Amino acid sequence: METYSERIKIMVGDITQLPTEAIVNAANRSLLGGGGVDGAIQRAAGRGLLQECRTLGGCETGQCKMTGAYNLPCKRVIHAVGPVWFGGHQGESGLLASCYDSAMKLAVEHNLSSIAFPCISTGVYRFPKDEAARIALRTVFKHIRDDYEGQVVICCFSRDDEEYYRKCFWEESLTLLGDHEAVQGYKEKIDAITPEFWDEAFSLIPQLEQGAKPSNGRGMERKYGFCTSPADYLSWVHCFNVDAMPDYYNINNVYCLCVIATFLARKLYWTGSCATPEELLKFLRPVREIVLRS
Ligand code: AR6
Repeated sequence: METYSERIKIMVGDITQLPTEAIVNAANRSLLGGGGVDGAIQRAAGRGLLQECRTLGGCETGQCKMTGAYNLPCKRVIHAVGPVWFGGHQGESGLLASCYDSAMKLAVEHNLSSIAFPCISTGVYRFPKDEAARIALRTVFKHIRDDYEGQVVICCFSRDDEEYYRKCFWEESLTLLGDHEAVQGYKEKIDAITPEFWDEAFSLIPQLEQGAKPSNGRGMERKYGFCTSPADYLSWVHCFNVDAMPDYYNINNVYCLCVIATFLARKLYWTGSCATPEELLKFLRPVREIVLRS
């Protein structure tokens, strides 16, 4: 079954060969070609692409323009102008996020069924690869959460580049649940949970399976310093895309499952009525599997 995290695929390959509906080019402001992936795309597309690019009048850093794909197997090329890295104090991160954001907006606007990105700015433009991977994933996950229904491919040119995405994939996919900063704050609480908390939480599963609301929830949360009052609980409620949570059942991400399981447990404990035992079990059981396996 398709899950939210399957809607984004990370691979190693040559982006000019991909049959996705669109591919993104890491271009420069002239849009008139260059080296790296830009050179490869221009060569594989043929002269028609350069001729169309000449009519566009260039493009600002952080923005994108779309053209046809000529001899390429894809149907559209989205030319994104990434920032040159000058040490990080010249708005480089915001500009790189803006590249991914405007490419995703074009994909939404034109109803593109799939879009492939290279690692923009991480070649000639020297943007640090770990931070670039985080920015790319965060921005793409935000659109998968909010408005993009197709598939995103991140096409790395080497195994080493792919590794940067693999390392931060789970953490960045938390953006699927809500605003990045707020969810990261909640994640810090999850990271601080002791094994004893999980043992006690999992011991409630039999009660939940019988349809009973666990009676010792509040005591347990207080005991582990996780949540001390309804106000404390409420301060976290607004971070999450709560209405979409039932759809996140298939998220292949231990952090997402932990976040949802603890969130629903709190909802059950502190409001007494909003989450049902069945809702909570859907998340608590897979978390137990993962915690027991690790
Ligand atoms: N398929 C996928 N990725 C590729 C390919 C390919 N065929 N070829 C290279 N890469 P870069 P930038 C990777 O330098 O840093 C150009 O001259 C490459 O390994 O192409 O945004 C433009 O005209 C790296 O991970 O783009 C601009 O002047 C990534 O693509 C300038 O370079 C981006 O590297 C843009 O620099």
